[in-house]
Amino acid sequence: MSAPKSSRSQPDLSRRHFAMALGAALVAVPLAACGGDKKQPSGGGNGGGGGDGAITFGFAQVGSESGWRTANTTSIKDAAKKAGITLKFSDAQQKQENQIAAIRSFITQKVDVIGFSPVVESGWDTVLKEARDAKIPVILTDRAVDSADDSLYVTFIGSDFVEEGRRAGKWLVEDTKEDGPFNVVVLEGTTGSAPANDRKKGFAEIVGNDDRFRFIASQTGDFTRAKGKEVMESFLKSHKKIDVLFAHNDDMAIGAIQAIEEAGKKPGTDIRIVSIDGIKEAFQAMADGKINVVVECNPLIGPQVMDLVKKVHAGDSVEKRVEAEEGVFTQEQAKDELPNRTY
Ligand code: GZL
Repeated sequence: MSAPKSSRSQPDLSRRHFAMALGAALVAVPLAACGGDKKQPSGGGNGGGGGDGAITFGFAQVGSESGWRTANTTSIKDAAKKAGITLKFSDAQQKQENQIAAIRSFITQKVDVIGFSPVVESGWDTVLKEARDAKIPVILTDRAVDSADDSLYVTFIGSDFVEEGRRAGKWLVEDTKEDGPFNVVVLEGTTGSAPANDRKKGFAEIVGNDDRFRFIASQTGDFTRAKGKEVMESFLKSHKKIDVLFAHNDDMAIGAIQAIEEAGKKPGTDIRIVSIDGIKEAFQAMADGKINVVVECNPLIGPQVMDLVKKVHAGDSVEKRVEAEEGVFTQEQAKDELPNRTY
């Protein structure tokens, strides 16, 4: 698929396809980290009771909070089936305690490999040490942890959220030819989560250096449509002049659109909307002129996750960090790109 043609002097558009670009650190991970010998199958699992010799993979998902998450879950489940991997799946309903309980259950069931997308960055060392003691290797997907001990997990596969924030900021700085000042409100993702922390950081790196922009309000919408609408309603009530909304994901942006229209304003015109993810509904909103730009964050990592599960279980070395290539899409590209969107 050719890289999207941009109609503006956009930030350098990387090709939109989900080839696995090797991340910054290409570190072969000796199996010792997984507690197994070089060529012995890693992990303490005995196939997790599957009994048929298939690899058993325990996966603790964040929840089902957004269109992105739904697509990510579908990708994981479909890929496990295709790969002949027995998947034990849990939905933590965005609660860390549920994810920790699920990981402990996977340890008790002696699965071969554990994977999870940490709902927040902190608080994982204890349970990850329990997995290491049980000689079960752990793969981080989508979101990272802030543990100082990176031997607690074998690899991370996902996106560079700081770069996603920078791309959102670069579009805004380049799109606003006027002098300003521009009042900016932010709908943040889940408090303490890697995407919320890092998208905020990347956006501020770019927009914070341009004194035309004033951050007048920033609050979590927890990545959900309902909360995004509720918080945007409060922003509109407290601030007469809002020029820009930066939403950390499309679902909150779509919720905010409802609030903006109910307040009698035109989303995408009265208030520029910059969003991240790239779900189909966001492309439709761009085609309708209600969202101005979407920075892609690709959820379809299932096949790559299963490749990693097989490699880790076989005792092969894997990259410590594997990142996705993603693009930036503007209104001009939305109509053409819509048919290509699968989630
Ligand atoms: C990003 C992912 C975020 C999405 C949200 O990789 O963790 O969580 O941006 C989702 O839509 O809820």
